[in-house]
Amino acid sequence: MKIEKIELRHFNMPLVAPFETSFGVETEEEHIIVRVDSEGITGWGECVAMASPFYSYETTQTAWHILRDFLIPNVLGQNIANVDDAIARCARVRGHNMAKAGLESALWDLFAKARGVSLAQMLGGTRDKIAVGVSIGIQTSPGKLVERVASYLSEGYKRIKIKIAPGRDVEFARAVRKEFPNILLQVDANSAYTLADVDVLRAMDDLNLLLIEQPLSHDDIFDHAKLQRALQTPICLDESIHTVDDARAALELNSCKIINIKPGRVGGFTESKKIHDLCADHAPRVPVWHGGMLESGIGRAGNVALASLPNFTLPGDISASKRYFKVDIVDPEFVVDADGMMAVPTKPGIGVAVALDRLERVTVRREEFE
Ligand code: NPG
Repeated sequence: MKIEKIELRHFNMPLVAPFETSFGVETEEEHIIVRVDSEGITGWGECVAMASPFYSYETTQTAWHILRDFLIPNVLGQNIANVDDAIARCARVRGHNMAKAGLESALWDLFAKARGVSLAQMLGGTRDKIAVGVSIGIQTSPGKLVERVASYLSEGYKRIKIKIAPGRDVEFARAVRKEFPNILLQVDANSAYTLADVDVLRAMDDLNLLLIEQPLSHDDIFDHAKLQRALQTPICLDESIHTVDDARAALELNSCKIINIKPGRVGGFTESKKIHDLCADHAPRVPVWHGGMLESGIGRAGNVALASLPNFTLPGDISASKRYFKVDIVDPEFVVDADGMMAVPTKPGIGVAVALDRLERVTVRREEFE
């Protein structure tokens, strides 16, 4: 398909409630929406780089620069045979996975629409609805956290993830477990600990957690192997896994037993599928689940499609639109049913319509390339 036009939009939407992690507090979400036009068809994608480089080195500003100066020129005005062709043209750019994934996801949507199939179908999805969970930011007290958990459980969510940080960990997780002995519960440290904290992390072994996510450094694979040997709770890696080769290294070293897949972190759906397949084919099978970056409905649609693949056997950080925003920028918005399930869109491409007027209202910067 000949790529005739590409548009970038930096949006800023307030979150319905502040979201605190071990690396900071988010009160609004800033991402880049990528729009690709070709032969009368429009593809939409979302680049999940955030305003500050606290989760990843990428930011909305660096991603804009990489997209405008190094990625878009490889495909604009060109005849692109398929998504792999576009990826090959951009392969010289090292890293900047979120920028790459923003463009790649718009192309997946474009090619799926051109073929008249849903993105889930094109990616190899096998489910028409997916099990979803909710990720709860750090609260001021264990009691407040228990209240938040109760409220999300009443909305249907069947899996709860709580953020932890040194000093706000075991006591918080224990309070939730005590109140809800049987729920699927996991914790996320976002790299806030070191090997010296092994006793604190081991203290969570009796809480029957699904997993503990990214306890050690954001770029470590080696020390996580040492930690996993000291813990019964499965370690899940997030920040450390940028490629299928990272995933292979982590599995060979036994650094984790579960992997969180975020297309933005690994450069797109194509690399996500490779990691999914590697984990599915591993003996024993390594479960994967879909992470979240507080996406708008555009990115969320892609996440839901990817999470419909067979080895996504744990509920993802994919919640209803209203958990994040007062109004989303897609129609229909994403909802969770009483069983904690979310429907996978079946219409062509991402399967939801972009609400152009609402997108326009939250756009803070826009540039068109022809
Ligand atoms: O539901 O999208 C969501 C949020 C899931 O907890 C979540 N994301 O480290 O995985 C993470 C975390 C995050 C939050 C990452 C903010 C980056 C910024």
